[in-house]
Amino acid sequence: MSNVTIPEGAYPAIIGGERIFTAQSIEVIDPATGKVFATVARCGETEVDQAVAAARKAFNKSWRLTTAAERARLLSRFAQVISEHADELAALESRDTGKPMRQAKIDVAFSVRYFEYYSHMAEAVFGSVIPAATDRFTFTTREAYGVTGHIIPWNYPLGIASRTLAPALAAGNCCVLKPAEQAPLSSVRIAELALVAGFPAGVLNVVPGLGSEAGAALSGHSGIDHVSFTGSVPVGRKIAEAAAKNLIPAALELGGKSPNIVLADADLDLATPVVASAILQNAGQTCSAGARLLVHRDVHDDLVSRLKGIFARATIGAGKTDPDLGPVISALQHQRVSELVDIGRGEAMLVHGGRRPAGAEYEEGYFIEPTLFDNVAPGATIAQREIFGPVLTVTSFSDLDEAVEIANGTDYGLVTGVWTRNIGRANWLIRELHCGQVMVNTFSNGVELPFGGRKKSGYGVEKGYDALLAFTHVKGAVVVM
Ligand code: TAP
Repeated sequence: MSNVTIPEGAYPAIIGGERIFTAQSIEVIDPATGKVFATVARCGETEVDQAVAAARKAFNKSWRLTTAAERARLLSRFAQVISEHADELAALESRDTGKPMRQAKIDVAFSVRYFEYYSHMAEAVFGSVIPAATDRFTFTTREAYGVTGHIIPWNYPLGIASRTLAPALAAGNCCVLKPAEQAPLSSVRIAELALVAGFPAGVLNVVPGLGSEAGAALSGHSGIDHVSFTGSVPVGRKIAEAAAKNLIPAALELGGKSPNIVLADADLDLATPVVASAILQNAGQTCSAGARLLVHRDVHDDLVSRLKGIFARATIGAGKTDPDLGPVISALQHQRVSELVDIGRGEAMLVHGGRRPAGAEYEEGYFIEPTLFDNVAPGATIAQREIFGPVLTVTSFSDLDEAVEIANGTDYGLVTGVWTRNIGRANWLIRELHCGQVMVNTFSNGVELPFGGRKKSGYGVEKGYDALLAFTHVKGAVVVM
């Protein structure tokens, strides 16, 4: 990697293996200070056209012809190169997003794991020989789409880029990635590291820019064969419309309002810290954040008092100081969260937080105290809208039917945590919950388990073997000799 140098403070697009600086650039802000610390290329239609053309050329000339074993080796090497740059990437990610350093390190470890996992999986993409009614040789193969577009948000830039790129590359696609304007730097950096790892030029292209410019140009481009999007519901709808116009498949991951359901028989010592971190991690800016706590009334008071203690003790600061909670990403996000907290004050009982923390060190950055609302009615705005900040709502229930009705009673359906010692109740809940993933006595999921939403949380699948197959077409063949 020593031969790759990044110009101080100015980050390019990566197109066809070249660093491209655009006439205009975007200022990148440190969320802990509100100050500009870097700039990044501002790609528009021209650069997106170039990136899609570079990806198509790489696909036709080289990537399409590689064997699965060669792709596996490259992905594995890529994982190794990312790992060798773990400290640098974590520092960059923490600065760019404001997230605590230990979280940024976990994100880098996940990135490595995604590329490792899909390096193993690359050789597991195959079709079937199908018994047919006639005496003919009938079989399927799986083929890459070709050029895939990837539009990602700012909350886990490295993690989400890796989650979507690794299966796409392993399946044999060439990719064009549009990172969020607020946190684009790790995407640029890993595209450089992909070249160091030996990926041919054009296999992975990165076009930083605004959503309305680079994002719209990429999602509406007639030269892409598949689009993956992670972000908000309104933009997800635009992506789906653009994909429909071009008649290409889209995978949409649009966030949620995920519950943790704590039954009366739960182990509260186990549940409490996880319920807290499910909403405080990344300052609540996680698509699968455990934003709603549904708790059986018999253990309600005990659990809320334990959570209040954790929220009150949580440290807040710039990512580099490794606090429990960093700032949220931007002034706009701070305003969005604060407005919803204000709505919450009129809807429920504020138990803790709700303000910008006091102190000179918090005045410039986008800090919000960990916030806990109790007695939240299931239909309250704060129990229905995705807040995407460190705000937990608590609602109690009396029986399992009521818990399921509340859990399923939002527009979203991404993940659910269930806390119980009773396997029968756990299995019943797994069946009844309208969401893509259920976690029992944990709130973490690895890269191996398929992940995807129901309802307004989107469609399509990420992670696991299913995500790999989702980046392929199935082709049927019948042969008579
Ligand atoms: P979005 O606007 O949805 O941004 C996500 C990505 O889409 C970014 O790369 C964005 O680019 C791009 N984009 C924006 N407009 C586009 C368009 N017309 N065509 C193509 N791409 C476009 O999210 P946000 O405004 O940053 O956050 C708003 C809310 O979305 C949050 O409060 C939260 O509720 C939700 N959100 C969910 C997730 C997940 S993981 N599901 C992640 C982030 C936010 P630019 O950023 O460069 O404009």
